[in-house]
Order: sequence, then structure tokens, then C-alpha cells
Amino acid sequence: MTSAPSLQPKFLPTRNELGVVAVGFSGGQPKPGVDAAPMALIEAGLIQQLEQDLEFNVEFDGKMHTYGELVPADDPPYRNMKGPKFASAVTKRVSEQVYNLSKSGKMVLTLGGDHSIAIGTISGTAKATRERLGRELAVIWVDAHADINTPETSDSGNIHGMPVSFLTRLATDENEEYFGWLKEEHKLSTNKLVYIGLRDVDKGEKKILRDHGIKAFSMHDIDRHGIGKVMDMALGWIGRDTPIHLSFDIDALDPMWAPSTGTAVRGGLTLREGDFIAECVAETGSLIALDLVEVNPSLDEVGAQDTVRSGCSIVRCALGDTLL
Ligand SMILES: [Mn+2]
Repeated sequence: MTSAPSLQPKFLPTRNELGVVAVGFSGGQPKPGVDAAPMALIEAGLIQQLEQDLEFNVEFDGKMHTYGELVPADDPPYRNMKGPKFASAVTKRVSEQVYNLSKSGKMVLTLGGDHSIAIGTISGTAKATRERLGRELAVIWVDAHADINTPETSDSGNIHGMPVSFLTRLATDENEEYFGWLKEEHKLSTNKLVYIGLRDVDKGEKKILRDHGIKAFSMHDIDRHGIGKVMDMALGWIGRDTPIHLSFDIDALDPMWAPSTGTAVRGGLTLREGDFIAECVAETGSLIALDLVEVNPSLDEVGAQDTVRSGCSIVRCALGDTLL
């Protein structure tokens, strides 16, 4: 039997104030459509469900931010990164939005967009957490991929495969317009990061994970121990007294449950395993922010609806929905 989530969250002044940011950004990878995900999730009733079923007071400006005003005049590759200026400018803006919501003590839900937007969301909560609580943030990164390539280790140059390297400052740049706006105050420590669901990790990324002793539970670990034990170990690594940001890439789920995503990899989590991860994080009472990314409703006409439904389910579970 599981215990009900505590009514008073550990690191937020109230249990029911939620800020929502809708980030229609697809520039961290080559496939258009992922920018339409926030609207698809909202049209599927997500915000209504959070308000009515889970009793959140939702602060949402009703806008799908596409950041057209931030499109640079030219944006040639730089250090192997594709579209670096636009991605840097958008994530900087997202960082400020998420920081302001998190600093005010709200739970923050960000709907992506591709996973590059986590450069913005996590840097924002990391800074707010340092200022508001005097603490370091922990991140649970649920994904088929590690997204920890540096610009130099990346084969594709797609920035959605690099957010963790910038957040942990394994990759840095002095130039403001190429993520140089990320400072120590935005940093995520490698020992506060836990991966769940990995199954498609590049050779250079495996070396980074090993060299830095980063905690990672692959699908192999989930097969061996079961998702229950893996969550015990993952949350044990983080500890009870640490605010958590959950960054959930829908491609962590098997394509059977979430086919409509840019880089689907077979052999993934079942929907129940994904929901269970989110439920366990909710039960800690330590969640302060959540990202749901990489839903791309345009890639798989038949599967788009299933993918959107799976995404809504993960969000509801992370924000406290229970089966009983
Ligand atoms: Mn990802």
C-alpha cells in the first residue's frame, strides 16, 4: 500500500499554486511539430483537469510562446551546434519565466517543446531554489537518452541532446548569445542528477556518465530490479531533504504508448511504469517543478492522440493524482 501524498509540500508555501509555461519551441532538433504540443495537451483538457480534479489554482497566461521576436537575423552553426543563437535566446527567456514563478513559491509546470528547453526550466528553478531555500536542486531526468552531449561530443549537433551538459557546466561558453548567460547560480551538480529509462546513449555520453559518477538507471536496471526498487534507489540517492525538478521526456515511454515523438526508441517504459515514476516523485512531497517534453502530435497521425493522453497522465500523476 502506498501512502497518500502529503498535503503540505516540503518546499512550497502552499500545495495548490501552479504556474504553467507553454513553450512552443522545436529549434533544438530538426523535426517541426513538437512546438504544437503545448496546445495539443491543453486542448486535451490538461489544465482543466489540474484545476478541477487536483484543485490547483493555475496561473497561465494562455499564450503559446513561440518566441518569434527572438529569431536571430542569422544563426549559423557554432561549435557544431545547430541553431545555437535562437535556442540560447529562447532558453534564457524560459529561464527567467520559470525563475519568477518558482521564486514566488509556485509549483512550475512547463510544457514543451523539445528537450533543449530544459536548459531554461532547470536553470530557472536551480537559481530560485538557491535564493528561496538556500538549497541545491535535484533533477530526475526520465528519458530514453541522456541528453548530456557537449557540443564537441555530439554527432548530430542537435541541441536537444545537450541540455544536461550545459546545466551541469560540463559545457560552457563565454559568449552570452551561445548559452554564456548560464552562470554558477543556474548550475545543476552532477551528484544531484538521476536518470531513469536510458536505452540509447552515445559513446561519448557513456564516458561522461562514467567519468563523473552520474547516477543512471537504464532499462536494464528496470528489468533487473523492477520499477519499484529503482524508484527507491533513485529517491534514496537524492535524499529526503532536497527539492526535486522532474524532467520527463515522453520518449522514455515505449513507442507502444508514445509513438508520436521525434526520437522514439523501442524497449522503453510502459505507461504504468511512467505513471509510477511520477506517482513516486509526487509522494515525496519534494517536487517543485515538472517538464513534459518531446510530444510531437504531427509525427504519427494515429498515435498522436495516444501520445498526448500519455503525456497528460504523466503530468497528473506527478502533480498528485492517485488511483485510489
Ligand atoms: Mn530528452
